[in-house]
Amino acid sequence: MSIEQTDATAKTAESLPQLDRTLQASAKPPVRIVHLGLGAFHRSHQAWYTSQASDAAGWGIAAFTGRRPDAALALAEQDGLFTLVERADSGDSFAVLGSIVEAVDGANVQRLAELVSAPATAMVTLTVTEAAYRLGADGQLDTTAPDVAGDLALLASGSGNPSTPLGRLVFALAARRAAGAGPLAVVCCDNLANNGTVARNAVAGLARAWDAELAAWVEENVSFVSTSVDRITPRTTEADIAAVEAACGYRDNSPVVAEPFTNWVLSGDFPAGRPRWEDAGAVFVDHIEPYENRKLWLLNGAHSLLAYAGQLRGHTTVAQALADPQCLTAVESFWDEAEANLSGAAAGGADLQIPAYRAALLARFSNARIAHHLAQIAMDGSTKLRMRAVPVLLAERAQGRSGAAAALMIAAWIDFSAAAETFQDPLATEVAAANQLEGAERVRAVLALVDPAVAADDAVVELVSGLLGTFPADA
Ligand code: CS2
Repeated sequence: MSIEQTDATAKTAESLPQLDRTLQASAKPPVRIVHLGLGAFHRSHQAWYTSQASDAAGWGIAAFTGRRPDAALALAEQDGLFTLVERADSGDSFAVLGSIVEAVDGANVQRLAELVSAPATAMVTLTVTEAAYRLGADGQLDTTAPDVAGDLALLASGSGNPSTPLGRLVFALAARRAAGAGPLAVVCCDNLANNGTVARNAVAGLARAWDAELAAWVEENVSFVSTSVDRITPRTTEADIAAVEAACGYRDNSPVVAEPFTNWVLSGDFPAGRPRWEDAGAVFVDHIEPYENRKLWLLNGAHSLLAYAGQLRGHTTVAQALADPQCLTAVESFWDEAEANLSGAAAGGADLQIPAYRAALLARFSNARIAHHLAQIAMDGSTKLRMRAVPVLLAERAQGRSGAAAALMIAAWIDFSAAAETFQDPLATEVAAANQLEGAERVRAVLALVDPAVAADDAVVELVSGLLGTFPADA
């Protein structure tokens, strides 16, 4: 149901009703989807697609938070209902979504196991962040990562609840196996190349290290679906809450603001069924790689470049950074390199329409009404650059070209890592230690944290070293 902005009613905050439960006209859909990673993006994307499917009445989502319970608490108070604010250049439109029927604190692992082991549950969807999969440079689970090792010890002893999202999922899958509830799909919605395989390696790696029989069951019963997801969704602010109040005349403590554009490409099997997401424009393909690369390189790559270059130049949001000619030129050069590796054989027969995609990105990034903060994008760079910069750099060099624009993204990240007041990264301590070194030795040590093979190449170390300091702050 959508509510037009022009219906705004002027009421004082005290007299405002809470988000009206009667807006949920029909009965709640039954839980058939369990989601890990209840955040703004899940709500603007998978929850929106599910709410738009023609069979939405049969598909409810139970969504679990990650580290903190806050998002679940706020949403549970509204019975799972929330307002999606679609923020276009020309104005806002508002809709109340009802596809999330249960919002749960991620620490409630017993409830997770109960829901995952229910025969009606057809899939588990994931938005747990790129860094949460804990895969090493070899693409396999890093069982020495302290939180992974901690979860494995807990699982083995049977004496406590796992604390990582993947540890919790494996615990819940063991419950499904014990219940004989049959096959299901795990649908990865994180911004990773081959994200279905990444999820498989993480889940199977944990299962193998815990219980060989569970690992065999996972192999036979869990279908790992790869997806490429897209919708720019900044963090919700107090101003957004006030905007909903002013336009809709009710108090929603958990609205989500997103751009009008949205895209979802999926590849894989759903052994226990799925909603008709195609009704909302989702696309099902046999080979997802070209679509993944287009999105990860062109959109996410440009985002990371703007996050580091833009902040070094004193900007706060994507739109501000893009309006800076130095940043725009860096983005266009990186896009040229990426585009050269997205056409021909790399497209695998897919019609990627790169010029139109690039033009659309410029328009999306320039939407100044969406305050997409560079600081939010800058987080977890060591993991993100592996997907966003390194593949383009390697592909360019394999063809005898320099890859300077991709290298510039890495150089800007290195400069940012040394200059930033807050540097949030799974390898923050290691990056800080490497930054104590000097010259080429320093660059090699930081690069090794992103990709050891890249760090071993003297020519790349020299290239990146020469690009440091490209984005000094304007005086
Ligand atoms: C961004 C993404 O924070 C980031 O790393 O690049 O969250 C981006 O906004 C989404 O992938 C857009 O679909």
